[in-house]
Amino acid sequence: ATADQAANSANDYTTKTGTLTFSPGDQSQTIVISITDTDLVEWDETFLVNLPGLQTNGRNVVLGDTQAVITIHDNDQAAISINDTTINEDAGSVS
Ligand SMILES: [Ca+2]
Ligand SMILES: [Ca+2]
Ligand SMILES: [Ca+2]
Repeated sequence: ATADQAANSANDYTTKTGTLTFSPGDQSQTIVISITDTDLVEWDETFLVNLPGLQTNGRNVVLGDTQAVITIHDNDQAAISINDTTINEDAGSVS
C-alpha cells in the first residue's frame, strides 16, 4: 500500500494497494505506481510503499525491509524576469 508524505495521492501519484503472490522460484515482484507530471514548481517530494503483512502459509520466509521511500524529482522550473519600460520624466514614479 502507498502512503502519502510530502507527495500526495491527490496530486502527485495514484494510490496503489494490492497483494503480491510469490510462487515457488519467484524471487522478486514489481509494483507499478503511476506518477503525475504536474505543471507546478515543487520541491522533490516523497511517498511510501509499505508491505503491511506477510502470509507465509507455513513456509520459512524472512521479511526484510518492508518500507520503500519513493522520491519524485520535480521537473518544473520557476522563471523570474523584469521588463524594460519607458516613462515620461514628469510621471513621478515608475513601476
Ligand atoms: Ca506535490
Ligand atoms: Ca512537471
Ligand atoms: Ca511539479
